[in-house]
Amino acid sequence: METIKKIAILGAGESGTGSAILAKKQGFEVFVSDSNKIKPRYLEILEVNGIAFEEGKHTEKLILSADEVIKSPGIPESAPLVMQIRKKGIKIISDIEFAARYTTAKKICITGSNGKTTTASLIHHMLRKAGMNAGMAGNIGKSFAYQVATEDYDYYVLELSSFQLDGMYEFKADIAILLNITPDHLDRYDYNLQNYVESKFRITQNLTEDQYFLFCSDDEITIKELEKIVVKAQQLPFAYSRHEDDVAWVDEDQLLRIEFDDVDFSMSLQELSLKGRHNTYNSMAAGIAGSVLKIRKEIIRESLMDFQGVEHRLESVVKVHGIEFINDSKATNVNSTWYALESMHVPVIWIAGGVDKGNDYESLKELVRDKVKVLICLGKDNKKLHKAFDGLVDEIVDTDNMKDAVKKAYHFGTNGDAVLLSPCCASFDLFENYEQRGRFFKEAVREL
Ligand code: UMA
Ligand code: ADP
Repeated sequence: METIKKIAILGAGESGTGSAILAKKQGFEVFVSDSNKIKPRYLEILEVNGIAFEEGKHTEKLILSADEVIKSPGIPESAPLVMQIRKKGIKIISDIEFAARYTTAKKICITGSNGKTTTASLIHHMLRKAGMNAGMAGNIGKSFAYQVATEDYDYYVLELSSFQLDGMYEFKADIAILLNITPDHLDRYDYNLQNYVESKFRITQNLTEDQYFLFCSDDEITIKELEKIVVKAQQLPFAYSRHEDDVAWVDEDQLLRIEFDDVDFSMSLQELSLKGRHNTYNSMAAGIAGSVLKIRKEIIRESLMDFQGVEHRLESVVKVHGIEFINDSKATNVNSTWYALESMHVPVIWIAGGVDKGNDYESLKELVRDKVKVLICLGKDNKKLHKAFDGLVDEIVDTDNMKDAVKKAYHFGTNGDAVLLSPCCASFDLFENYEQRGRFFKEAVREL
């Protein structure tokens, strides 16, 4: 491998500053460039560590003289500077590709359109419970590069976004998990689903017979792609109803089963801490990963039972006069809301809306007709929700702030109902991000 002397880093966010610290530690000459004002906490990191940087601009001369560029996954390929770097033939990689060069830890990698954070957190919980020295990084928490520079883990659970995978070339997972593929982020993929699919499948690149590939064989897009390509890793598919090769499945809607090699595991769905069909998939993936790592059955079982879940994902907040309030603010696309509604077994007062990313609500209609008694639209522009659901739901009301939405939901609720915030949309019209939307929901509920 050529020796790289100069590294330019584009974007001084979580990935960029982490990469800068690791690059400096590895003895490279580092230059960080951010086209906007750098956030104070990252500015401080750069200054304390004596790392050269600029903000409010990208100075081409300084960047184009680098041997390699580490690009924040948040910066699109279409950015003019990125195109120039490519034209000059300079390699552009992601923080994950860079950091993986400097750790020998085993990497359990999770991607998919939905469920990454939940599954990564669940697997991390399992590894920690098993006493393994494991960190969690990627599209979550402190950057992988920062942790490689400052920690000494034997295992990493890595949540990988398609943007990160796009900048990965030599990276090799030990256990690769692809949960599902449904259209998302298509603006970054020329509105071509196949480009997005290929990005997700980069998680399988470089795998050989010694690694494992876990995927959901109920996922049509995944299966279709697998018919076209060769994945050399040992394949461990999972599904709700068993197909021939599946190693995990659900028996008669009651029992989660895992069976392969000398592994034979079963557990009642009732015992799983994470409810809903989507979470059963996540639990299966985690259970298979734990089995591959030879974690004891009892530990796998306990972990799947006592995992606390992740904030803003079907998070049960509180019951007020018998009405349960559930925060699923992270549901920013149709598929995740489909699973939220599917998991409900009581009448639902559904709070939805926000920035619609080109949603097609057709797949939700049957669930909405069966389960939703009132739809509270929460967005600046609720026209599309009305168009899709007027006539299907007895009552549809409009709101443009969380307090009002929660109050109205409460007004319509009766003992035994659930109020579900599962917006199906991004949050940027009324909130900073989905976390703030979820927090405001919880605050408003507690004020009732
Ligand atoms: N910028 C430039 N030039 C440009 C455009 C942007 O310098 O042309 C700068 C911005 O001013 C900003 C920085 O680049 O300071 C990008 O910051 P960021 O916060 O968008 O990105 P990172 O800090 O690199 O964070 C990324 C992931 N963000 C995205 O992919 C958008 C983080 O995932 C991830 O945790 C972090 O790397 C880990 O190292 C967050 C995310 O939102 C959670 N991910 C998306 C998602 O989950 O949907 C994919
Ligand atoms: P990601 O990190 O991929 O965005 P999260 O675990 O944060 O996934 O969950 C995002 C949303 O998707 C939440 O609303 C959650 O309830 C839902 N979800 C979780 N797992 C799955 C899954 N396997 N399939 C579909 N939706 C899911």
